[in-house]
Amino acid sequence: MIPESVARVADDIKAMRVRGASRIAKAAAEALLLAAREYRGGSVEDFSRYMVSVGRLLVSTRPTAVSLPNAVRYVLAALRGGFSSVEEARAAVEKRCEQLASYIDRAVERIAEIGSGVLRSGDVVLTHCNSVAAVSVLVRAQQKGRAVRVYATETRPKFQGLVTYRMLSEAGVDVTLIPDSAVRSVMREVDKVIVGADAVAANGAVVNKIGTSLIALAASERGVDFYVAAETYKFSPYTVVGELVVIEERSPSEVVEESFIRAHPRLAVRNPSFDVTAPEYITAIITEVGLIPPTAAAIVLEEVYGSGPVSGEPLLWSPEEDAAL
Ligand code: RI2
Repeated sequence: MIPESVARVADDIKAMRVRGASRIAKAAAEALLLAAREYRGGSVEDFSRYMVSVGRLLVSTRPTAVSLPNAVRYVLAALRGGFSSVEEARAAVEKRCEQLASYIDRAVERIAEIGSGVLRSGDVVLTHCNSVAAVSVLVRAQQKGRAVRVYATETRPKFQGLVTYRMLSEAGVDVTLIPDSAVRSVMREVDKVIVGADAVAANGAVVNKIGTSLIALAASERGVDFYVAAETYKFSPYTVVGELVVIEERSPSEVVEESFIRAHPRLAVRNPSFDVTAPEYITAIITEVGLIPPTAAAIVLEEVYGSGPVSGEPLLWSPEEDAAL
């Protein structure tokens, strides 16, 4: 039985009350920690099976941000040690949850430091949606006395740009909100684009909030540098073996009012949440391990994930699968 507190976190991720690739990864780690702490009784095998079912529930909430399965896999890998009691297994899970949360904080901190190095005082920077990693770069530049001026897209249909506006203005950054459709018009004033990522594929393609690839086109047209701020846990080991990143399609009710949908029963609406920007449009990816060209994504994947999923490791480990190996 999955505890109610854990199911609530899963629901928050699904409904986007918790959103943003790194926040989702952190929330998943917190949910796994909660689940481990709330487990009562049973054998080590039962505990492992229970934790895997919690992991599966979390991974099923949103399909695109690869930080989610990467976080769950990282935590559940703790269960591969041989344990003599549930207490021992629980402690191993707790340790990994804490390690992951602290890694996420340190990675964002490094990205802020490395990314702020590409900005010059007075730069006009355009950003899209709300990315903690991208915002951290902009705020760090400001703190270092290299004040930039930012255009933040409102980001329909969920308006995450308003969150970006709030975060930047609270940090004292000069930020102007624009409708998504104004991107090409303002691009003539823009020196650099910095966005976040939900997934980075082995070929260096970046999956990010819908509209990102149009921004990349507009930037390319004017020769504007296009940077992506992405921690290595957003790199998708599954793409190494040819898996495609699933693009989440969300409810039409995020695009138009329910009443409009009811009044127009034949209305067709598409609401893809993400799109893919090809590596040719990306100047560099700002990661916690350095500023890398998108073509180096496969090297990062090899270094971070080794031969894990590449050699056919299941997406989500389960005790049964382990026994079958
Ligand atoms: P950080 C968000 O997705 C945006 O696409 C953003 O660029 C990306 O996650 C990364 O965000 P959504 O959850 O991890 O709003 O940098 O659909 O915060």
